[in-house]
Amino acid sequence: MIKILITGSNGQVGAELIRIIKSSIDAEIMCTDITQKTKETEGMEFEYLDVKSKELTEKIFEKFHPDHVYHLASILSASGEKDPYLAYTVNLTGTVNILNACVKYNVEKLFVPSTIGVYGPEAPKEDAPVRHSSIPTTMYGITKAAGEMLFQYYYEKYNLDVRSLRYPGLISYRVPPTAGTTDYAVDMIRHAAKGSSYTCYLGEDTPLPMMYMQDAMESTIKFMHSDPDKLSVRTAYNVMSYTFTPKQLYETILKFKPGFRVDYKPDFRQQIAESWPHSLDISQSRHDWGFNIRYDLEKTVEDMFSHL
Ligand code: AKB
Repeated sequence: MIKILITGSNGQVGAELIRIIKSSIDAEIMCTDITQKTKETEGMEFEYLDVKSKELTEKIFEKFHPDHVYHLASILSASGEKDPYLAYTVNLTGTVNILNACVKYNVEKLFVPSTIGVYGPEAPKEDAPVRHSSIPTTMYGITKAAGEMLFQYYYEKYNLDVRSLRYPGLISYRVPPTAGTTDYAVDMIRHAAKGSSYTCYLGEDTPLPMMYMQDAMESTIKFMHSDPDKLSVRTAYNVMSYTFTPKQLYETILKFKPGFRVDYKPDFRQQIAESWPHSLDISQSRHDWGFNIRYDLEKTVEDMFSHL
């Protein structure tokens, strides 16, 4: 049985990753976070872990000796702009602490999510390429872009099998996201499910790449089990399912919830969204490790409503 350590296990991705690991892999899982154990982590080993602390990080590795690590702890784009120093320390110091602990304790594989936030405004808006030279304009993007370079560095220097996917906005129903720019999509669907109207913090014509959580998690597990010799990218691969604007999402929701109302009051997150691409080039992911998806936007919205 392999031992899997998850950081940031209480977040939007953590809650889903735990489920897919439990249902598809014979593993002993150690969940860690800076917040209390939740119902998603009930019955599982759980430890407090602030990844900014090298000592605490090493203590957990020393105690658990994981084979695989999923390092999800991160400060996302919107929260990162409210507290850039916190984003810097969690996303960079925290990631370096995890990378070093993985080397020290001979971890076999490490997964760290990256993001569409690594692109800046001068990147191509459509089919943004895996390799790019654009400069991100958020602290989140800067730390994640630096993280991607560290993954390649640790792979080359220490032979650490570290793998990363650039997630787009993720749509899911278990743990509502609260700290990003793409969160409006989940918020809008949740409001429609409750029968209340919604005020969207992005303008109606703001396109962003998105993906349903089921596809994101299945892709992550597939990617983590793919042949290392076939992986030609050691920074981060692009993944996404579809592009939509708030208005297009609203129109899709109307098919299921006629009478739902949305108004638009863009805030500081508008500028962040406008700095990101509308779509990513996913051809290398398809070629190297067989990336594919099951949910289009309509199927996503339908499935969300069936769970909310
Ligand atoms: C965010 O909006 O910050 C995240 C992301 C796209 O990485 N969901």
